[in-house]
Formats: sequence, C-alpha cells, structure tokens
Amino acid sequence: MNRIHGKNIVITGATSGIGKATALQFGELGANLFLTGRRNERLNEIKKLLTDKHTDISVHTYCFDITNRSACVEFVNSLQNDVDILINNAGLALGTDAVYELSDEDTDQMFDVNVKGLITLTRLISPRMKARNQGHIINIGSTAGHEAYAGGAVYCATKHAVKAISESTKKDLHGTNIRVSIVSPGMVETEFSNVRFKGDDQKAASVYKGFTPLTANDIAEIIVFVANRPEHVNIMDSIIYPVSQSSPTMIYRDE
Ligand code: NDP
Ligand code: 8X3
Repeated sequence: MNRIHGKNIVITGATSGIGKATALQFGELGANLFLTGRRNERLNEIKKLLTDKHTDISVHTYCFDITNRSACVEFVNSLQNDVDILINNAGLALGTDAVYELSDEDTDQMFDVNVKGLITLTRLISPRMKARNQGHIINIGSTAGHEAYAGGAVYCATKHAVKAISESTKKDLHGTNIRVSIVSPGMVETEFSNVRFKGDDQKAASVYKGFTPLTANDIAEIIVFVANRPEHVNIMDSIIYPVSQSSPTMIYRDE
C-alpha cells in the first residue's frame, strides 16, 4: 500500500548517497520533495531526474549549509507547505584519529552537522507538526550510535547523540500522533568514506574491499518502509548491517 503519495517530505543531505537514493524512491511513490544540500549543481541534477520522470510531483531544492542557523531558519520560513515527513540525513565523519590526535576543526564540524544541524531542523519544523498533531521525523543514526569503535570518538559520539535526541524527541512528543524513528545503518558504500578520508578515494574504496557493503538504495528502502507504515505504527529504530558485518569493526572479507 502506498501511504506516501502526495506527502511533503524534507530530506537533508539529498545531494548524494542515502539522501539522494531516498529522494528518488519517494519520488517513485508520488511524494513532493524538499531537498537540501550545499552542492547546488547536484540539487539541480536530482530535481531534473525526478521531474523528468514524474510529472505529478513537485520538487524544490534549497542550497545551504546546515551548520548555518540563520540559513536553516530562512529555509523553514520559506516552506509554503506543511511538512509531513522530515528526514534528518545530512551527516559526515572526518578522519579516524584517536582522541588524543583529534583536530578542533573536525570535532566541531561533525558535531555542528550531525548533532546541531539535526537539532536545528527538528526544533524549527516540529512545532508545526505539533500544531497539526501529525508528522514523522526520521533521523539517520548509525551502528556507530550503538557501539563505539577506536578512531571514532567524535563520530560515534555524534551518532550516540542522534539516538538520544531521537528517544527524547519521541518522549517530548508523547501523546501526539507524531512519529519519531531512527534508521541505523552499518557500512554503506556512498561518498561517506571519500569525505571521511578527505578526498583520498583509494583509501575510501579500500573500506569496502573484500565484502559486499550495503548500498544507498538498501537504506532508502528501509527509510521508505519506516515512513510507509500505518499512522499508528512507529518503528523506533532499525539496525541494518551487510551480512558480512557483525559489529562496526567485525567485517568478514574474502581477501
Ligand atoms: P554522503 O557523503 O554520500 O552524503 C552526505 C550528505 O550530507 C550529502 O548530501 C551532503 O551534502 C550532506 N551534508 C554534509 N555536510 C553538510 C552540511 N554542512 N550542510 C548541509 N548538508 C551537508 O554520505 P551518506 O549518504 O552515507 O550519509 C548520509 C547519512 O548516513 C549521514 O548522516 C551518515 O552519518 C549516515 N550513515 C552513513 C553510513 C555509511 O556507511 N555510509 C552508515 C551509517 C550512517 P553536500 O555535500 O552537498 O552539502
Ligand atoms: C557509518 C558507519 O562504521 O563506517 O555510520 O563509521 S561506520
């Protein structure tokens, strides 16, 4: 059953990976899309992909940095439509430094995007959902938000924070019809590792060598499934690993 048709869906970080795949899958189901990211060319490409294929949906793009609070306010104020579903997806890891080697810049950027950006959009959009007593907030967590690993002090902390924020958000909205969910993937081959290794694409590719990682589409399918449940069903969290991965650091490789 398609419960998505005609819904207004905000997706942050829709220029690549999980966010882009999710936008394309929601487009197939007839959702109106409000897509954000910093790379305008990518946003335009995705809009064209969607509107060429689907004439019955509207696609709006918003180019801004989620760490810029006033840009977030401007974005939310510019929305003419009620938001039915907010997908807080924008996020990143920077480096795999041990805690005693971390840079302030990487630390700030991970917290600013993964935690503060997510809170800003939730804080700005949830009051309207609350007023309508309707909506769904889906936060993209990580298995790193369930189990920390060496070299991931900050990234893991931000994803543990996403889990905590999601649980608190659900409790803050207790008694309303607003659903709050987390989708927590293991290793997904996207631009995530290219960003983490700051453009060292060889190092990024080596992360996914010797086993079959998840794809962005695999996670988009889960996000769509979570969003497409009946109104009274709230999937709180879902942990998705590739079959070759049993924990953030246990990966069975062929070679
Ligand atoms: P990608 O690097 O492919 O996508 C990340 C998205 O976040 C991009 O669209 C990027 O857009 C956006 N983004 C990053 N920084 C900012 C910023 N300052 N302002 C606005 N948008 C920003 O990675 P994934 O698709 O893999 O990651 C999506 C989410 O999934 C993240 O939250 C990540 O932590 C999580 N995740 C990823 C896993 C993986 O293994 N890949 C596993 C578990 C969770 P732009 O650069 O255009 O601004
Ligand atoms: C990303 C998962 O374990 O590659 O959230 O850092 S991991």
